[in-house]
Amino acid sequence: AVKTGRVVWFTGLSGAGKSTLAAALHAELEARGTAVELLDGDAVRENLSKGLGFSRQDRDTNVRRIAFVAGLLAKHGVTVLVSAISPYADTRREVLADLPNTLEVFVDAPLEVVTARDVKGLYLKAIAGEIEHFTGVSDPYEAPQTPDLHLKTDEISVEEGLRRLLQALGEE
Ligand code: GGZ
Repeated sequence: AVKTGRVVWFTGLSGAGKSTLAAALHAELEARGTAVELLDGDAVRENLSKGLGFSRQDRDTNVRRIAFVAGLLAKHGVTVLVSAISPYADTRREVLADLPNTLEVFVDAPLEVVTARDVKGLYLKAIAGEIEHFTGVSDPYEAPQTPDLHLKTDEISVEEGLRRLLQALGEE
């Protein structure tokens, strides 16, 4: 039988660094010969979740679809890295409870910091009222109270974040 894979679930605000950390971990695990797949919010929304918006219902649908695919992959021994805001604590709890070997990673940067970074200019638009339901500005983000790993990306480097991820996975 195939050994069940792990599911590393990155949650946090837009611009907090989820995709960056997930990509770094993906590259490192791949280099080590691990079967690993990345389900990134952006790519998922262009494909699997095309057409979904940002209402609570659509976000929950998005998160449940991602979890469904993650479960299928993990069943076949793949390490799955999920990067999605996944803002609702109840929904995260529900999907994570149904997945094997999960690691919930809170990618945490204060709103002031992600607003100042504003890599894609979305916060500026959200604050100006040009984007409705923008997480952290005009839509909720429910931070995990007891994440398995809490990475404060305004205090640590990507390299340090990667080191802590590998350590949490027992891969150091
Ligand atoms: C939050 C939004 C929104 C709104 C577009 N709120 O930083 P990004 O740009 O590349 O990542 C964000 C992405 C969020 O999609 P997720 O699938 O991760 O969200 S969820 O888990 O809540 O379903 C952001 C962009 O889409 N974006 N509009 N209103 N982020």
